[in-house]
Amino acid sequence: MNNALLLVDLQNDFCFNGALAVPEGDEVIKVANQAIHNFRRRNQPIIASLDWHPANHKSFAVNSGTQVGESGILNGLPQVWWPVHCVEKTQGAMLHQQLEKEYINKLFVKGCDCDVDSYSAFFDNGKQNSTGLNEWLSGQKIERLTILGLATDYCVKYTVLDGLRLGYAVDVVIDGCRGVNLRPNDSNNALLEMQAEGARLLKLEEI
Ligand code: VGL
Ligand code: ZN
Repeated sequence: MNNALLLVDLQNDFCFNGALAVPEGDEVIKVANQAIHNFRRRNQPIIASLDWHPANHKSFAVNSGTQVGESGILNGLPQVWWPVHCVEKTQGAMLHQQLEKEYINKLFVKGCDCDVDSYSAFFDNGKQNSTGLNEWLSGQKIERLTILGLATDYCVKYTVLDGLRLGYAVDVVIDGCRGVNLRPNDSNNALLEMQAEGARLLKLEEI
């Protein structure tokens, strides 16, 4: 079965000292590099998503007159407000320095429309626009996705759930994921939800 590795948002702003630093976010980089080597050895594609916002993005609390961490509605959709992060072309939006990015075959950006957030690497949160990821995977005849990255409870979760709904078999590399955990159990609950929808939860050594 054709299998692609999908690295979700391994960007500086989600790592140590970043604008939206995920606790232990840096820990996943070495897991990602090991997974990259496994997929290279098998000649399977390695792809990555980038959270890529314009500076006036409305998911940023400062642009919506809200407080960071508050939740509400943006354009009819549930929204959590975030600090300014992953502004297109800035250092915070770059892939982590230790990530072996030269082996990434294809990048997909998301969150480029200032009016709608985009957690999933496939579609924006309103499911109105595609990032092109599904089309690209179909073109490559990919049937299984192996997914890791940041953050477990947002972009990893929504990417995994969309992948399953689109008909891919999905493996989540749990030691390659870390979450924001605005509420203490968000990441664990997210993993259980992914599993309930059909994802396999695996450790790096099992992929
Ligand atoms: C993410 C919050 C806001 C993520 C992106 O990559 O999980 N979370 N933007
Ligand atoms: Zn974002």
